[in-house]
Amino acid sequence: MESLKTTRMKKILFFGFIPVLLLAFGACTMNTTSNKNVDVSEERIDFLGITNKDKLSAASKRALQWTDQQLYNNDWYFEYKVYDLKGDFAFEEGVVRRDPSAIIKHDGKYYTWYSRSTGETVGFGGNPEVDKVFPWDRCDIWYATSEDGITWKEQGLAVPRGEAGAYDDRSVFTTEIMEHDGMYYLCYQTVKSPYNKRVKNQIGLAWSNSPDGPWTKSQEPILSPADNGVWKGDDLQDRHSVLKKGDFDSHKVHDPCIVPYKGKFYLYYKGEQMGEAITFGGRQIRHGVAIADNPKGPYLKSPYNPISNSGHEICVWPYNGGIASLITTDGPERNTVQWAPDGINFEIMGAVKGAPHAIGLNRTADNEKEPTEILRWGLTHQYKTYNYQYIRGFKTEVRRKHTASSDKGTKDKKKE
Ligand code: AAL
Repeated sequence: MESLKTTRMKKILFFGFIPVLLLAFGACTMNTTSNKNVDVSEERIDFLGITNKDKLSAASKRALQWTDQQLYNNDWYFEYKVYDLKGDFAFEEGVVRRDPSAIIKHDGKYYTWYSRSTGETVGFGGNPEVDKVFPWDRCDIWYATSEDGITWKEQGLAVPRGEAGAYDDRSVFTTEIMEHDGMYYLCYQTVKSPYNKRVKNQIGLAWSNSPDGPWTKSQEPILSPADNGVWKGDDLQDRHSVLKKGDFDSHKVHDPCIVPYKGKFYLYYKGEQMGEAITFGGRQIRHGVAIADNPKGPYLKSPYNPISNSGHEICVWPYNGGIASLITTDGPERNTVQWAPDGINFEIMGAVKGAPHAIGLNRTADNEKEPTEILRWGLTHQYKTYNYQYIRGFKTEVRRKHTASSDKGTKDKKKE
């Protein structure tokens, strides 16, 4: 028997398709005074508060295309709060701890991995031999454990930078953990010295049969930027001048996250393009996916890339046979939760007011319980200053009703 959820999702896909049809059809037949192509019940018109169904504004037409689930259930909407953690995750002057991985549980303890470095950020004008150009420069990957998710104990180094000359000799950072078949995999960003504004960023992988290591590193990157962009001139500190921009990921492949999916391994990542521009949605940041038969690769970029025209750090989880994705920070679709039945073709399911940055998801959650159940609590990072970031906690709740303080006042009075 088909589950209620599957029926609902089918409905969403069906209704999700309507806007496409409407756009194609509507382009020739619709005008602002006609809604011939929109089949609308009185209930929907009433719910949306539309004054005159024969005089639909462009906004009303778009609203009429929302699915029942988007309109009435609000299943993909949440609000969030962030809070300080204790132990070694309390803020420490002089130390950068940022971009926490997902949380996994092993032998009754939560584990997370993160970028760690010390010292202030000087920028590109400093001494290239010793200074840090970004807070995530000259990082190594460290890890910490916790009994309760609140008090964390730093356990030490997991994956160090490579030796001089290696593809990861300058920094290894922004890592994600994947547990599969008794093995642990950390994927992460890498930079090779010298760190200039045109340097390409790649993705590395390390594996172990224990979350406590030791970790074996891949000799070569598992993913690299597209090589079809062309810089203009040879100023290594000018990342904006290009003769050709190339693919969405021609400059950097970032924020990797590997998800076992449909018997394969989907490596989701953020792409940065050479000659990055500001478009109508802000920075040109998009997401892509590369797929492999084995956790260690080879990872082949999907020909459908980019799979999102918006977003920043990757935050993806399996849900109802597909993949859900929280899109934040950049692009016209930022602050939306999206879902793809095939892990590639994402549709907007809901919009949120905002979301924590650089989320470390709680992979121990029952992510099938509700679309955003995996976001009920987890890790995030915060800039205390530009030099130093620290790891904090967040929690979310689904909001289906708006309660103002005046509502609360009325309720209390009634009680008296
Ligand atoms: C983050 C991530 C990547 C970038 C930097 C550190 O938000 O997108 O990790 O390189 O900022």
